Amino acid sequence: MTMDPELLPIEESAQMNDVTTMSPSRLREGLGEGLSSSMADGQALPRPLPLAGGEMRRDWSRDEIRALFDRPFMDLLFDAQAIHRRHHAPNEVQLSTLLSIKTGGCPEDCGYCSQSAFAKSGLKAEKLMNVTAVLAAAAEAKANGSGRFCMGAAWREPKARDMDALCAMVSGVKAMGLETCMTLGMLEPEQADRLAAAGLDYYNHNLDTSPEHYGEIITTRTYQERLDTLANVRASGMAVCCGGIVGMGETREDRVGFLHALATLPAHPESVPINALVPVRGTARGDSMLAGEHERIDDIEFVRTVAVARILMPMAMVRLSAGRESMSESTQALCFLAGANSIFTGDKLLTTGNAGAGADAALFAKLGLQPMTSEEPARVAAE
Ligand code: SAM
Ligand code: DTB
Ligand code: SF4
Repeated sequence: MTMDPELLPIEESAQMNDVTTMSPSRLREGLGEGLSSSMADGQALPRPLPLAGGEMRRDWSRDEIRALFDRPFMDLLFDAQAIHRRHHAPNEVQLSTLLSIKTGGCPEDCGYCSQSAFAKSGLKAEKLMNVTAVLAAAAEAKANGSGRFCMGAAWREPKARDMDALCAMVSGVKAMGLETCMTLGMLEPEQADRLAAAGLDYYNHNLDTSPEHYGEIITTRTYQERLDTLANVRASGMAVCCGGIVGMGETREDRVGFLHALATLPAHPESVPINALVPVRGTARGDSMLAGEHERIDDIEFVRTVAVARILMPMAMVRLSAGRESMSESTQALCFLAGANSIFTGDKLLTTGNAGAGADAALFAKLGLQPMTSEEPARVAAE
């Protein structure tokens, strides 16, 4: 008897649809699932597509995630791409622009960050930018084709005196027809509510690494405090952007633990940035990488991390974030194949370099990629 997977207990349902146990012929059918003739032409898809039962799980075990990482690379990529195509337009990549609205002098001790007051990166601390200057930068980002504008501040948390200006930035950027995102450190419930009311679509706050590796990287803010901020953001109705960094000298098991922490949150983040450490001289992690105490993340391992993120969180936008500047075109192409569908454009991230619009346009042309015009599935499903 064939049972509707939606009616099965989650474990059995997962098995029926688990791409890791599917026969190749079922996988091939899966690849075609949801394909319309317009999709074949690279057009936008109606969304959300029906979920294959069992894909949207929040009960992943570390053993299962470890087993995904251990799979033959071709099988892992094939399955990640199959899942990707069920929920996302395969040839569209979302473009976001970052702006550092408050640079440097941060009281936190994140070991990777140029903006920490503990780092000797030589970065000059600046005040919060004024609203007019932020809106001018947003207008330029829009003219350059960005759909989302992300504003970042080097703070432990925003102060009460900054909230009016932050809300004015959000509503001004939103009025330009851009999606809005901010990353300002920890948020109290009332702050999250105010930003949401001003029109903030996304809040970025990363878990960064596994719970057990976290203490090696940051001591001034706990994992639990990060989870609390994520809960406050979620409760305010904003979409959650939450990911982390690889290539900080962590083990494969830490990458398993990091993705496990994300995929077992009360709801999957709508956006998952995967950053590769940009080694900044004067930071603890940058210096240890530059001194050869740990290697830069292996390209294939980075692609595996993206693929596992896509399989665990099918509807999320998986963002290929920091570190793209030093990635080959082929590695970036593999990341897109593995399910990454969002990047930061422009020649600067917050304080470090980025691939730049020219390089991105050339890569998109070579790969036949288009800037994203379709809606994000997790956002649509949430509304
Ligand atoms: N101050 C805010 C906070 O940390 O909550 C927001 C800004 S912070 C720069 C945002 C994220 O950028 C960090 O959580 C980290 O994942 C990433 N990041 C910072 N420096 C990086 C580096 N050198 N290489 C790669 N990613 C980095
Ligand atoms: C995220 O996870 N990556 C972006 C965004 N969130 C704000 C920031 C990357 C910063 C890279 C280091 C820098 O430019 O300072
Ligand atoms: Fe501050 Fe954010 Fe950098 Fe940590 S990552 S030092 S909180 S700006």
